[in-house]
Amino acid sequence: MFVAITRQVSAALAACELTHLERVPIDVDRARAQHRAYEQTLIAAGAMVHQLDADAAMPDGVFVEDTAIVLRELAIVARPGAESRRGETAAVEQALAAFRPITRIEAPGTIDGGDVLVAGRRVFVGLSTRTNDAALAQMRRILAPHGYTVCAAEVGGCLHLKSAVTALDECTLLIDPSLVNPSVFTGFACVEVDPSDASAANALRLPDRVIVAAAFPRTAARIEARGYRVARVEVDELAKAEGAVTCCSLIVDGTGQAREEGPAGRAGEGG
Ligand code: CIR
Repeated sequence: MFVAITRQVSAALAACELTHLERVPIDVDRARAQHRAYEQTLIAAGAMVHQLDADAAMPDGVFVEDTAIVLRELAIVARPGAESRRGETAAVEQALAAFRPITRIEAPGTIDGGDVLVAGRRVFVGLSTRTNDAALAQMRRILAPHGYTVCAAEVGGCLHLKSAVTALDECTLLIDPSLVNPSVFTGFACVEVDPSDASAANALRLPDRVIVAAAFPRTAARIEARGYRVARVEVDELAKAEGAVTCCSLIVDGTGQAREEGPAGRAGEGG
């Protein structure tokens, strides 16, 4: 059992931030249906989904990953690179405080959780249009006492570091070598995305399976061939807002570590 924090799709999703995609019409009802199915997939994998309410003033609120970095020892509340997204952190911080001590990235640092890849005791921070050196320095300062090594990785050609590389387990990465230099990730086994699957490197690792967007069947097959159980989800409507599978949840492992009264989450509900 683990907790997954999610946030409902905002009625204003179509006004989302966009960096690499052209704006196209978004069917909010369809995005909501896909988001509900995503939550059901989390529940099937053993998650207790703690769903936050949508806010019409927060078009990108569904992409909760960007608002915090959750580690076993603490949670770091982000200071998102897009000003329009800074209001998203308050409700997430409140939810996370039930499970982890909280630390915050402070100005002038900016960081999106999508730029932070944690694999074992190694943390990679993508330097992107959203995440800057000041936040990298704060991450180092916050994490060193907990025994994490923090490395920088340059991000170009995609929104976040985790658009280019995600962890399948503590020692294995799923990577798109056309988007990030693999030499940064020394010591890791790497599974490359199928070159015919554009933007397929974003997979969500859960305790007993990996969630992959259904749009990437060849990459999913590669992951399965390496022995992982794969769950496929349709997220193409959310992808129009430049979202992918990691960005729609914050995974909080070890619910035994809930603090005080524990979660206000709704076990088994998908929203
Ligand atoms: C944004 O540009 O901030 C949103 N439209 C998409 C955020 C996706 N987040 C993620 O991949 N971690």
